[in-house]
Amino acid sequence: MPLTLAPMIELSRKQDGSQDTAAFARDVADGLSQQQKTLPSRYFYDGAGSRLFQQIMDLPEYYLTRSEFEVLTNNRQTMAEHFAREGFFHLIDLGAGDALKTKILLRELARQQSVFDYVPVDISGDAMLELSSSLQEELPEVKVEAVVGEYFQALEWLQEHKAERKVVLFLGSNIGNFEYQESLEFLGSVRSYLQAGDRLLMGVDLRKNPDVILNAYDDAAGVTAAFNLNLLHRINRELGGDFKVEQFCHHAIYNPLEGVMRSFLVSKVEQQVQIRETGKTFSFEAWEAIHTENSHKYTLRQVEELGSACGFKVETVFYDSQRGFADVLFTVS
Ligand code: AVJ
Repeated sequence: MPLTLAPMIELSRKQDGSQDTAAFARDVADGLSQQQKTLPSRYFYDGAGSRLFQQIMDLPEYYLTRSEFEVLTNNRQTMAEHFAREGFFHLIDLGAGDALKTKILLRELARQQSVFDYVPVDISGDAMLELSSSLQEELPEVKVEAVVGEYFQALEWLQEHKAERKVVLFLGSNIGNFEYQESLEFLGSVRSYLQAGDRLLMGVDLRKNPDVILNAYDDAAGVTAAFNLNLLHRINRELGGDFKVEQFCHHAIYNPLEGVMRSFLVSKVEQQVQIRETGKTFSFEAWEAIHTENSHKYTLRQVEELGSACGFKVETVFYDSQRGFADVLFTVS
């Protein structure tokens, strides 16, 4: 019997994808025209990039996913009870991906017979299709409304449902990709669409041995390098770029003073790259870098401050056994 997909809305896309391409071309042109070249990390996640990120989550060095899996598994009952305390709620999952971790909570909520619906939001349309159909099969009692789009589209969704009860999930240390100022603005916006009784569960990677952090973003098998370099392949595929990808290498550094992991693509030679959709040619000097990603690592004090600056107060902090990762449950203050 053919699978019927759960209702799915695509807020961000024109039918022909031309709007996406134009925005991508503009962001790439802007980033590569800077004095210090940069590309936004949200463009990592095309089909190939999402598959590479799946592989990253299985790497021995990439502890983040396993740690959070442990936190959610060990605390699922308490978390689900907190969520469902005031009756019906929308469970909004920002950057849901394959939702392997969220499924721990979904199963528990279903077991407790909580009344809720599930709203995963992700920029990968492929991922949202797969998730909708896998949930249909695995948890047919859960009502799913997937949203394909960027975070600002998630904010629009929150705004449209302002009066209804909501629990927002922001797992996986996705917050870490923001600059501190951006994270304040983003959480502040989320907060403005919540009200008393609503909650935010946010996953944060905590400060730890810098070697452990560095290895997680520079694995021995080279999967993270491939993930980073896929951004150039994607520009070639979607924007008619002529990057010779083998002439770039992945480089990652961790600054323990700031608690920021930074990733780069470094040009090994002096070269020029033409990108048709931008109508431009970009010059690289030998060993010139493109900054592609930040991943912030937090102290608990910082997380509390971040929350309180945005109108949230900590209800409970759930740690993994190593205390290297935390899922922080906030209520609105
Ligand atoms: C999905 C943003 C949490 O920053 O750890 C993994 C992405 N980049 N390896 C992270 C990522 C390189 C990841 N987040």
